[in-house]
Amino acid sequence: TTSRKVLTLVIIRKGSDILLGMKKRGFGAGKWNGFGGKVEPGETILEGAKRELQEECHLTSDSLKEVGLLEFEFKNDPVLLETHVFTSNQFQGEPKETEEMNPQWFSMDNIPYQQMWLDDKYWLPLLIQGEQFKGYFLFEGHERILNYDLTTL
Ligand code: 6U4
Ligand code: NA
Ligand code: NA
Repeated sequence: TTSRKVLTLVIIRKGSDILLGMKKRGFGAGKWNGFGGKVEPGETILEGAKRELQEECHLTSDSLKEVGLLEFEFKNDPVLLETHVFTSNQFQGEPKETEEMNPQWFSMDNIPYQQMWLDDKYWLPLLIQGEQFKGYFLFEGHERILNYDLTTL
């Protein structure tokens, strides 16, 4: 690894549903995912998470809780993606489609793992169970995991 990018990922819950967005462009386009992106200079990681949630689906939340830390590496790529995962079941507003994401509620027992990043099926159930976790995933391309490590805290 020669550099790190700090990213956020926000999973909003409401009762037995979780909110995902279909990424319409850029990194991970065509996949359902939480909301998030790069933390910008001068903002905290939490501020970055709140900003991306607002920018990508027009929700605000003052009670995001950091529950996971995931590191993603891609074979032959020196950049490590340090992704801070937040969740909340308290938010304001209605999810709205934006240029980046098309939001949709999914029942927790019907999560579209086959159209998500491959790591999600390992750690999202932990989040849903209220656990905190830390993980590392090494990808080759976007559709194969070479190895991973995931622990609950
Ligand atoms: P710009 O450059 O502004 O369009 P920005 O929204 O800042 O992009 P983006 O969308 O590239 O950043 O951020 C990537 C998003 O994808 C973050 O929310 C983290 C998330 N992500 C990256 N790798 C992931 C993976 N393996 N599994 C996962 N989410 C991942 O569930
Ligand atoms: Na983003
Ligand atoms: Na961004």
